[in-house]
Amino acid sequence: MGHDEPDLEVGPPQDHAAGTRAVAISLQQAVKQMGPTRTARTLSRLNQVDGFDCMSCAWPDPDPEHRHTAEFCENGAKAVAEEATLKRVGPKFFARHSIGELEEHDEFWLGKQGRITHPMVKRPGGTHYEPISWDDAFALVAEHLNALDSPDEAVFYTSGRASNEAAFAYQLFVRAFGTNNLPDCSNMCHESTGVALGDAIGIGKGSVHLTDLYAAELIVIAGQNPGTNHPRMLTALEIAKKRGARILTINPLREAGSTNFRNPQTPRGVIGHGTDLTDVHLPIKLNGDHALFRAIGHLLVEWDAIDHEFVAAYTDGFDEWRREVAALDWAQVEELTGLSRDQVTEAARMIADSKATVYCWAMGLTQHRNSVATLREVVNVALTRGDIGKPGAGLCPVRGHSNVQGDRTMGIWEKPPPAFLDALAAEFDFEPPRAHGFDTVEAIEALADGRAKVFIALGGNFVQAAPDTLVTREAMGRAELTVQVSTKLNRSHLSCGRTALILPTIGRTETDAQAGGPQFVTVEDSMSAVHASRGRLAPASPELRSEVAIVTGLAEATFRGRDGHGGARIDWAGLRADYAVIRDHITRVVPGFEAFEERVQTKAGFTLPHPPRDGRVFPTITGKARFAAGPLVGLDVPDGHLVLQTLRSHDQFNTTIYGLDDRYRGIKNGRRVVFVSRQDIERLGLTDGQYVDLVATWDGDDRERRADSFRVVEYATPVGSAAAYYPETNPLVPLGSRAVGSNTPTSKSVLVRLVPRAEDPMSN
Ligand SMILES: Nc1nc2c(c(=O)[nH]1)N[C@H]1C(S)=C(S)[C@@H](COP(=O)(O)OP(=O)(O)OC[C@H]3O[C@@H](n4cnc5c(=O)[nH]c(N)nc54)[C@H](O)[C@@H]3O)O[C@H]1N2
Ligand SMILES: Nc1nc2c(c(=O)[nH]1)N[C@H]1C(S)=C(S)[C@@H](COP(=O)(O)OP(=O)(O)OC[C@H]3O[C@@H](n4cnc5c(=O)[nH]c(N)nc54)[C@H](O)[C@@H]3O)O[C@H]1N2
Ligand SMILES: [Mo]
Repeated sequence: MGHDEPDLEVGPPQDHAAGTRAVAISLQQAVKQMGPTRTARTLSRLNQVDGFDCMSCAWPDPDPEHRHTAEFCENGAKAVAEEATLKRVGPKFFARHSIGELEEHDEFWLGKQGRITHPMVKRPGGTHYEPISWDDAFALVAEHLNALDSPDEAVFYTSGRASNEAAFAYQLFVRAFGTNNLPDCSNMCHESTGVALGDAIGIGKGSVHLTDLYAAELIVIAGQNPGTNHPRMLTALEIAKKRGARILTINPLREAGSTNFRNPQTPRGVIGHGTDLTDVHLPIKLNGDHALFRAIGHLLVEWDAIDHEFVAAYTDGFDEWRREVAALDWAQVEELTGLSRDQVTEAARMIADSKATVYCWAMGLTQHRNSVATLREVVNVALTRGDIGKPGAGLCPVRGHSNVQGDRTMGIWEKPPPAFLDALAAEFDFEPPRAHGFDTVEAIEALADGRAKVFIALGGNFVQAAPDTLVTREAMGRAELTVQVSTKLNRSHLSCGRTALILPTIGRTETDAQAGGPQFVTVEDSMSAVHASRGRLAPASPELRSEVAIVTGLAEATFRGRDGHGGARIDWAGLRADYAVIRDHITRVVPGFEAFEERVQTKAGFTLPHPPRDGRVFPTITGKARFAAGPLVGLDVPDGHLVLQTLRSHDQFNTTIYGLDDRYRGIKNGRRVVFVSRQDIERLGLTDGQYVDLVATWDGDDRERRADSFRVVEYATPVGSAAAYYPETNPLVPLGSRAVGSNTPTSKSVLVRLVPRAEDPMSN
């Protein structure tokens, strides 16, 4: 793969997000890929009541009365354009390009080739993908699955874009087959949130409605970059600010989107200065949040800024926690956070002075070794203030993929709760497996050592999204069969098993016609609201099948001729013909979905129950919300090393690269940059603009992990904390380095050295 980026330009970062420039850029990109008519048709349907759900993030839609005619953001428009592109990757493309040749291209190029139009197969030893019929493809998968010694030798991954209906049918197939090997992208994403909240409040989901943000006195945004990754959140923050809310931002970087918002849908946003969002910004060192929230807890106790009634009535563990935070070591806090005692005190004051605080977070808090402990500390602070189950307050983990939360609700989980399996058993009359399955990193380990032989993915780009790219690619190469249900070409089609299948599917923007007539699907957003999504465009190719059709087709082929098997008794064709049949099953298997079909047909859909939010009921093992106390553990950073976070640019969706500009951070025409503080550049004897290789340090094994040729960019980031883009840096993230309790790869705290390159790559 070529690494040269001769046109890379570096300028100053921006101090505001969106504005009319964002609209212009999104329209430009959309028209380029879709043409003007298609652009108008799709963008006008985005997030409208009778339209489709935007696949760009899980931020909720405002209620129907408050929606703008164009309820989209720049990055939502890019996501739509990427899917609704007019370019096609068909059998001729695959005949022209060998897999080896495609391997030479980067993710950006692969994604830009267009939508995959036909099912394709790579046979053992083959150099090219060739067309295959759907029936033959299904039979091939069935043959491999049925030849395994145990169902646990197969792994079934899900990326969080799959609809509720597809996810439910998929987990049903997998459990009827006989395994809980259902890893998903959540394992790399908000798993730490799920674990921490599950233990602390009894449910792994956020406790706010969108209206709570509007009503908050204070909004804390920690480890999240809403201007890029959840741009529609800026509209909610703007409303909150207008109503007098304050915003506390905790982030190593001063992200443009959290600083000032020029809402392109208001006159003020178009011609005025826009709305200043952040009141106080804490430029925290990477991984300093556990210490920060511990210190905030300490001050709240010292000031007696405690909601004693709430603590007495609804929580346990308070006294032990109070003893732990009383013994705070300020020198340690300053060391771990890189913040002064005054800065920490100012933040604690904001929380103490607020009667209703919403706490938002994303990957900056979930992808560290101590992430579960950090999130328990955030919850401790919220409990101290009684900030759960009251208007304007609550916990707000901001999810990534548009239906990642819904997929989990539907049973995409390697550790399914027994009650879910009981309900599944009763509904479908088979005995689901009870042993826990592999999560993402365990799946890679199992593929690497041969315990797993078949890998099937419902969406996503596993090879490129997973940590330790080289290790993951080797593991995947050992598989007997890999199957990717995909819309577009990506690395996971190339780093594949001995036999490999690409099964092309329709996307959110497209119509879905089945034997029972036109279908819609449903999704659940970050705030547990469930609603329908209907595509309007003709599918990219007549050969495409829906995810539900593919999953049920795989199931039929797998259970064919196995009379008496639980899976053979399920009416897969019935599920496929009419998704209302799937939703009917869901009403009896998943709590909160009573009268699913009627309620989801209403304009705004419905919101799932959340006992802590709805009535301060905490379904934990003690029946109370739980304080957690534990030691503060920092990262051990060897001399000459930096802590590297791997993050998203403004021009990508995970491994899909829209373009090469990170406008808000001043980067143009390139991605191989590493952001480093001026002090570190001087201390390490480097210069701004120089090229370095990134070499990771990890004492778990003796593999060399490196990513070559990054341009050093001087940037306002705390001393010792560096940043570079995902997925180019995934080869550096050790598979063995993961969060305690959630097993999430530590993508935001990678220990690296910056090694100057012998020769300048520009000169060759
Ligand atoms: N356009 C677009 N939208 C997306 C995505 C996308 O790629 N593109 N991805 C989707 C997905 S799957 C997800 S999970 C979300 C991701 O949404 P984010 O979590 O916002 O994504 P990241 O780019 O990983 O940004 C992490 C942020 O946390 C900060 N941070 C890093 N480490 C720390 C730390 O130790 N402490 C603190 N306090 N802050 C830290 C970083 O500086 C950065 O601002 O977005 C979703 N939406
Ligand atoms: N270093 C590092 N690694 C990370 C992260 C990080 O911050 N740093 N973030 C992690 C996070 S938060 C996440 S969520 C994961 C993301 O991991 P994944 O979800 O596996 O990856 P994506 O890049 O979102 O998947 C993109 C692919 O999905 C397919 N696709 C798109 N739309 C559809 C559809 O409608 N149906 C189907 N079947 N396929 C579709 C396309 O073929 C596309 O190539 O990555 C994780 N990896
Ligand atoms: Mo994510």
